[in-house]
Amino acid sequence: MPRLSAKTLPDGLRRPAYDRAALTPGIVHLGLGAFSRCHLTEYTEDALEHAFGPWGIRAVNLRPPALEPMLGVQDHLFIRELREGPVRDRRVIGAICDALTVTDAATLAKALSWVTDPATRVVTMTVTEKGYCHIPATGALDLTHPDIIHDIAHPETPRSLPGVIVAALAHIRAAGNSPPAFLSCDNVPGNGGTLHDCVAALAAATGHVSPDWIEANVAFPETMVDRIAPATKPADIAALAAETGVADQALVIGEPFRMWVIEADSRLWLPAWDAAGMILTADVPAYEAIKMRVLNGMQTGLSHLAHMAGHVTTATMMADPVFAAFARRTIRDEVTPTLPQVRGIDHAAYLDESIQRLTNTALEHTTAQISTDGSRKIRQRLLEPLMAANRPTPGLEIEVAGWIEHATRFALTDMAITDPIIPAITRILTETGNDPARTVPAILALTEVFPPTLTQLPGLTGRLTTIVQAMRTNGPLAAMRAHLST
Ligand code: CS2
Repeated sequence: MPRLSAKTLPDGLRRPAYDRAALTPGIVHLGLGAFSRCHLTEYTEDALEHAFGPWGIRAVNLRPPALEPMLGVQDHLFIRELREGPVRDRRVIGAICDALTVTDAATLAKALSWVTDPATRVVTMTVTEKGYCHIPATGALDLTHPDIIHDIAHPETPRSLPGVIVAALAHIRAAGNSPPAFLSCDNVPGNGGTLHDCVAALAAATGHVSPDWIEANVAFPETMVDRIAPATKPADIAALAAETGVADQALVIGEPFRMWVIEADSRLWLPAWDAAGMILTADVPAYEAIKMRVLNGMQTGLSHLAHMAGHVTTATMMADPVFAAFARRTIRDEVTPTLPQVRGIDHAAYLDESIQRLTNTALEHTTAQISTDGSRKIRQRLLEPLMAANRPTPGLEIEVAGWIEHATRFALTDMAITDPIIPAITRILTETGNDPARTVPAILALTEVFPPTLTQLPGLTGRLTTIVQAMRTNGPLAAMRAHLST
């Protein structure tokens, strides 16, 4: 089966409507996964079609998977397919012009040369929550993280995302060039500020470039990104290949909905993403809170429970009336009162739309994928609305207890889920013997995940312990049903 490439593009597909041969790079993207292929790459494609300019994307993976065998052999072309019901909207994306995976000193040097190239105006990144090497409960750089320890000792050959940025900034400063903007596109709370703080803390620890220079010269805008784009499955690639006669190893599948909000900053020089609907505003935190507490809140709050209850995808989870009713009630009664107002967003309509999105049966977004790295997701998605609620939060407490019970189960058995918190949970289980009366308080004492303002809420530890005990005996559905019957 031939691979997708400029020569083998199947007929009948929407293709780049600009001259790809004239495309020159202006963006470096770090961490090219399904989400960024379906989101910022598509926005860039739209921008290039609207106002062609020097905005080709050079994609860098600091970790596997390797991009060269996936995209390099395809002339960096891939198909993005949007699915809803029976609709399949396919489009060939041409905005990526080069790709590289960092595996050794030579590839690292090349990646750094791309970031420091004066032609690079924006460095975007999707490296997942854990890629920032921050302490999730506080946002501060985790100086005990193995990659950070390495990068402090070897700042010229960094392994971490903050380390790569510090090394690049040191080169840019030495060359007297102006730095690009660094645009975090991950679901990290206050992603721009968190990135800035991690980079500045590492710069201070290495002495490689001064945090004051960074503060004065480098933009780290806040962003809110949104589109559901599950990891592509081999079966998706095989089905498309059977239909078109070409294999696209970089195929990405997503939902039609998309949204992108970026903090306005006079230093930014961006492609015409606004022509594709990107919003520039000073109010990113409000958009972020709404998205993370409602859409992401439901995904994370329900996925641990659903994964334990045997629901493989969010669509089957939402087809279960208990999950659907529990989701709506928790957001409506407990989370919505904590949401900021944003012009143009009606909270009730946003909830309806978010439930609709999670119900998309064509997507197959797995509860296992959402449950992965849950310890890096729950602060912004569950704990912050719980702390902001100022009222009883029985639904959110079931969701937090769901995370605790799920974390203990996956530490004890192989559930094909990864999370940096597993070693700490395993240690606790060894010490407490997996008795919720002792395990739950010990897990809540993990300050890297749970801020003290949360654990000091009156009665919370006792209530979470009771829910975990009940869940262990009767399962997650019983806990949700019991709440719904009140
Ligand atoms: C998901 C997100 O895996 C996850 O953590 O919750 O990737 C989610 O689908 C996106 O944030 C939607 O914009």
